Amino acid sequence: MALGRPERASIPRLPRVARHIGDINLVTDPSAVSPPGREVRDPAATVAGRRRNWRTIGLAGGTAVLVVGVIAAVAASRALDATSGPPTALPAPRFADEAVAAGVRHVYDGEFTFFVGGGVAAFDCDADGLPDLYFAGGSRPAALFRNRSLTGGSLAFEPLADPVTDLDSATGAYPIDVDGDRLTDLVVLRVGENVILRGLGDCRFERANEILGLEGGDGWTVGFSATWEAADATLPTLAFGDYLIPGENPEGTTTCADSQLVRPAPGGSTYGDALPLRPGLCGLSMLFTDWDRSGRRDLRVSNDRHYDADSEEQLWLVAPGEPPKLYTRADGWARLQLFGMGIASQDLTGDGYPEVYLTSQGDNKLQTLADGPARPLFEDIALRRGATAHRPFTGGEIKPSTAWHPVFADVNNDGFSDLYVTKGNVEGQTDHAMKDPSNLLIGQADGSFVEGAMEAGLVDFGRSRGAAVVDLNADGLLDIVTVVRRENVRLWRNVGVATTPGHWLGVVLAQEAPNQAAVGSWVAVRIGERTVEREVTIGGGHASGTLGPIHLGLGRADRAQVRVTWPDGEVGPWLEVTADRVVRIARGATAAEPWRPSQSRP
Ligand SMILES: [Ca+2]
Ligand SMILES: [Ca+2]
Ligand SMILES: [Ca+2]
Ligand SMILES: [Ca+2]
Repeated sequence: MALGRPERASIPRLPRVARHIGDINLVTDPSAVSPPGREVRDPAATVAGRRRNWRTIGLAGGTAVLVVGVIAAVAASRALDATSGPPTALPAPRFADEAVAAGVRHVYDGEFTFFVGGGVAAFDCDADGLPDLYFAGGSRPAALFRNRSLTGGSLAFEPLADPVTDLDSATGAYPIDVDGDRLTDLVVLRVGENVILRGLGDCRFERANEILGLEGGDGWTVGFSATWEAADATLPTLAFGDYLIPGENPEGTTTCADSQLVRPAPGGSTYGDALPLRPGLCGLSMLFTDWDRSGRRDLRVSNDRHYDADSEEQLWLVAPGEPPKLYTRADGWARLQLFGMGIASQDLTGDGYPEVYLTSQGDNKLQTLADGPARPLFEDIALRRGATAHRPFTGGEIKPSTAWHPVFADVNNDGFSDLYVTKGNVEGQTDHAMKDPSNLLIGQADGSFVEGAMEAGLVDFGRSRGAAVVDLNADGLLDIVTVVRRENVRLWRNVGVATTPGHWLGVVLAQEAPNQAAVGSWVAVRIGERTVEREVTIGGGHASGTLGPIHLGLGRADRAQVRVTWPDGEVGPWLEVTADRVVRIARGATAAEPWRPSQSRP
């Protein structure tokens, strides 16, 4: 089939349907509030101004203050801007890799069993509000780094060596408060036994497999997700995605392993025996998500077809107290074979149901429900939206790409989600591109994506794997952490857009233990005439997870309204919030409050 290059003009308008959820109407036609064909760039931004801002990139120390000063000055000038009118998309922001200058030296390395994996966990382990970083190391030890960055300044980290955390054979890690004590714990995925590290505060941890009754197994684990299945669940249900069965001769291993579902023992504070998720089809990423807004979180598994001709994508129906059950053709689930590496999920169309981005080799997929929530039938809109990212956008190679970690995030705070997709050859696959730079797809007002990595200055030909998109220096601009096989990790500091920056908002949810971070909630945010929704999930990506404030770009809006649908379905009130800060919304509260990170101490 001849498929042309996606043209923005050819993107069909989405049906203009208002769907009633609770007491709000969600407008599903973004063009209804965002007329296409507008000038994207802010004409007020001069070339000179842009150069003044970017010239300081890469200079260390005090010049960082200058960058911040320029950004602050630009921010202050926004007071002169009109705050009404349709939202407009901003260009890509500039990024500068500060890993070495920040004191982060870490490499994910290893042979065959570590060709996949290469994860990072981003979360705050010392309650100072700055995300700390835990990197898997493959054949090298994993490593924890405490974030010492100054607010709005250059990045700074301190390595925290400890035999408890410096685990070998780790492929990835996900932060989650397993035991509900308000101290974030770590689930470390390994070739060998998976380990839960219980957070003790001040970035100290202890091994918790025994106290939790968790059998860590001996599999080759790369995927992970977690959900609190029932409102009274004492512990989260954990899903571990295993890839191949490790054999005596790892190079000859070609049999897909079963993945595992680990549920809490009835009424207890320990785990029961693992249930196999069979057939295992070489899963590399998994995500519990409420795809149909039924209130139940089902488990998506993205599988690599490389070793099994029968491999296909899977969706497990996971109902409390019942064995997990695969959705079938009769249910509407269609056969889709991918070299599945990673999952990202977010509602992009504004209908309240999440779209799903699946990375692969060649075309990546952007799935949307074809018939609404009645059945899990998805259609691919990646081509229409300009999000296939199927071959390198620069570097001169035309062979297909190999994509790994996808994440939706608004890196320029214009209110339109952007999409970061890491890329990199598996090792020596000559039928795929060797120079395969990661994508930074910038979301446009019409719902399409446009490549922005060159403009952003983050073209990188290293073999990228896991990633985290988080604000490392508390300036409201999302930074990018990328693990690169056999090379030092990258810490891309976001130094801002040259045009007037957008406003932003961070949201932290809190409810009673055990699920104190309210995983499974939906956060609705009214920004002017638009309403966007975010599902709070743990899992997906490629062997990498983040836990921290939910970050939203607000564009020109300097205030918004936020409403939380809690994991058990209870809908909270609309709360007024002011932009450019992190707010905490506690269940039952009648107002959002300023977030104090120390509140996460027990
Ligand atoms: Ca911290
Ligand atoms: Ca904990
Ligand atoms: Ca954006
Ligand atoms: Ca930042």
